[in-house]
Amino acid sequence: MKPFSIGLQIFLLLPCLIFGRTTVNFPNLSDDDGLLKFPDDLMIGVSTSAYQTEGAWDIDGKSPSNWDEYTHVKNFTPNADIACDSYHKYKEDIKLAANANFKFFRMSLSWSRILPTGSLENINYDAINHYKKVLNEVKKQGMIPFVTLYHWDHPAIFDKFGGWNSEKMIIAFNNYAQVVFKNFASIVKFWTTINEPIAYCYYEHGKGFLPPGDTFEGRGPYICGQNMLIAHAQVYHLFKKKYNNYNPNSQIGIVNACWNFYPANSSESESAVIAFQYNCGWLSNPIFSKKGDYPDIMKQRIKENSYLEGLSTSRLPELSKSMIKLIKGTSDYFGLNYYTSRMTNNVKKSQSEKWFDDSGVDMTINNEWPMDVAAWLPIVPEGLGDMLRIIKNKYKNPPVYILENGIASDGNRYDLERTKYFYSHMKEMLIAKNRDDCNVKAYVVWSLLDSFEWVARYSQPFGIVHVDHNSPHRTRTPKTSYYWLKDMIHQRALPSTFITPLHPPKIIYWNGTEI
Ligand code: GBH
Repeated sequence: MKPFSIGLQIFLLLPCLIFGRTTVNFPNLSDDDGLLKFPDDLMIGVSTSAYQTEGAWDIDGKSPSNWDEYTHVKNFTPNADIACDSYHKYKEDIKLAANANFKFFRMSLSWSRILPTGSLENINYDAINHYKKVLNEVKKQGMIPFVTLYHWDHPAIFDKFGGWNSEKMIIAFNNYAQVVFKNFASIVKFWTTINEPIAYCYYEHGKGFLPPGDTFEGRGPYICGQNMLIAHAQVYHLFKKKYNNYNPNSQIGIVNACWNFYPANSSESESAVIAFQYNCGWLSNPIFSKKGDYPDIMKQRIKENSYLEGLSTSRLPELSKSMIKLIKGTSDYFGLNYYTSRMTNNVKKSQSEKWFDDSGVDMTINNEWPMDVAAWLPIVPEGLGDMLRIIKNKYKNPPVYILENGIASDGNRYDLERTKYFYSHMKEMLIAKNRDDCNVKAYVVWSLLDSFEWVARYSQPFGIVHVDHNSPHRTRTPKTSYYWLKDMIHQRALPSTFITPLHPPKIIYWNGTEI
């Protein structure tokens, strides 16, 4: 029996709140109805993360991160010791992004570079200087840097005390954030504290798929989620109190991965609503809902399941009144990573494994949905539009930054599938914004480069730029989707139907200057 195999569910889970659950039938669109124009307040950007691209794993004072240690112990071949070598090739990357007309450049910082021992006594100024150069280069190339403090890599030493399963991590994160803000808050005005806490907690502490590789099923993901939530909230308040004025109109928030859910059976809609709460709602409710706290359904069902297992307390830790207060409202925007959706079914209440999945909801993939090469990623563009409408209705129409959206497609430079994916998702996003008044402020593509895809290594290339991982130069070559996005951003509108781009793309080899 797996008391917490819901993890998969949780993660795979998603939403559909009462209001937004129904699929909307779109009217016939034409170019001139304005729905497919990019309004002036919408920024289009591109995203990367430190561990997935930087390499230089032991250079200039960096200590091993949790991921370095894990990939070395597990003998990952290939690993991310060099990755895309962006530590050295950052100017090329930034120029590539700028030349595609992106306005936002999302990146994360390597904690183990900046605080190699995890302690404030050893600030690594080589790392600080490196990131100053990177951030200034982003601005010099006309883009706005959008910085994630934590995209899953931390000094390996923290795993000795249990990583995010320990409250010590909250203090460690505060220390790290303080150093980062002190040094970069005058350069950067858009911040994210933690990328996809639930994905990390589920895969790390639920399944042991990620470093340090220990499973702590049952309670682990919930404890990890709570520690991250509190760490996030404290860092939000730290920023507002001490660093908000370093830059006018600074913003700081968190980013959650939300998938959309559709009931498999037309006779009920509850399963999709519950799925939303276990996935998107789990850490969004405490921040964005009026009442704060975890969703009631999670509190009820996890407690009930814990008792069934003979435990005397719920595996979901409680948030005290003061914690609820501390956490509520701690995000200046709703950070959303959207990739995919699932169908949902209620599972009959029994002592069966599925019910013990904590949610009582099962998930499947609709076999009419086209599949990506990544097996977890059926392509469901309407899920993005529906999710935006749910967020609008459920959380009082907060500004939404879509901070990741993309597919792995294949390694081909003529990446028609990826280009179509962007078209269909951007179309949904524009309709949600222009027709339904969803307050979307940014759409950020995942990802600039074919990078290290965590446990999938390099087998799932998400880049709009191909990286030759067999070459010591890690040669970059823009794909068809890169040129397509460049054109769309320039035109600031999508055509009413997808126009297949010409094959092959203009450039075969990017040498860092010409494009
Ligand atoms: C994003 O997470 C990450 O933020 C980003 O770093 C990553 O590159 C991107 O996804 C693309 O993968 O193979 O069945 O074990 C999205 C959430 C969590 C989805 C891990 C895939 C592995 C599923 N991801 N999950 S499986």
